[in-house]
Amino acid sequence: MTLAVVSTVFILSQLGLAFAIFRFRDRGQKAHFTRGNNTMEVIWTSATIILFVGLGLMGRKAWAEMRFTAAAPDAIPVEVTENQFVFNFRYPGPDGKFGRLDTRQISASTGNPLGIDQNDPAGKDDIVVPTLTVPVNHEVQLLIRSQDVIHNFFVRELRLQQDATPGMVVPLHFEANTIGQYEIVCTQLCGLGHSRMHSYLNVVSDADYDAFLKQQASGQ
Ligand SMILES: [Cu+2]
Repeated sequence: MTLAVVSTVFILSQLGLAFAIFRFRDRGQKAHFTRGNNTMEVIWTSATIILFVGLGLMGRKAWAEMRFTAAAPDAIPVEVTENQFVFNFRYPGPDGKFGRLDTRQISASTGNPLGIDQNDPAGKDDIVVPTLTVPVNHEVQLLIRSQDVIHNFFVRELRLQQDATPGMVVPLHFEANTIGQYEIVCTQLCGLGHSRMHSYLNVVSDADYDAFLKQQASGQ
């Protein structure tokens, strides 16, 4: 809607400009001095205020619908952990439970970048992968975290953008309705490798999603 309103205003104002250039072009007549028109100033200033405040208020409703409504109970939970300069995605595995995290056990070099507690049985089947795979037309509940500085989770095509803040788990739910691969990027200037910090979102069919889970489960 914002695009439609702004495009209309843009086209009308450009046509107005073209009209003025054509209508008042130099035909050798004497220039006419004006100090402006207060009525016109009041009209277009108020119109602009109403337009922008109106769009802001309507946007607030759309924002609230997305941010303040809980995810569906059957939404697929995926934990997103960001650190300089990678994304890690964790699925709870066949038991449906995420294992406990222990910061002292974080060790990317030995294959435990998230610090999943080795003593927690719920963590044994957790799946950790560098790209996000989700089934099409199914709600997904992301739990977004950061291990170091402020990062961001941004998927342009889905209009999804959320900061990852250290010390917080930020929920964000979405449903993708088109199969395909989309880029996930970090849009917070998070350090020297920021420009390389990206991953992919694969939206796949239900069958392909099941195959992905099976393949990952067998590899854990
Ligand atoms: Cu980042």
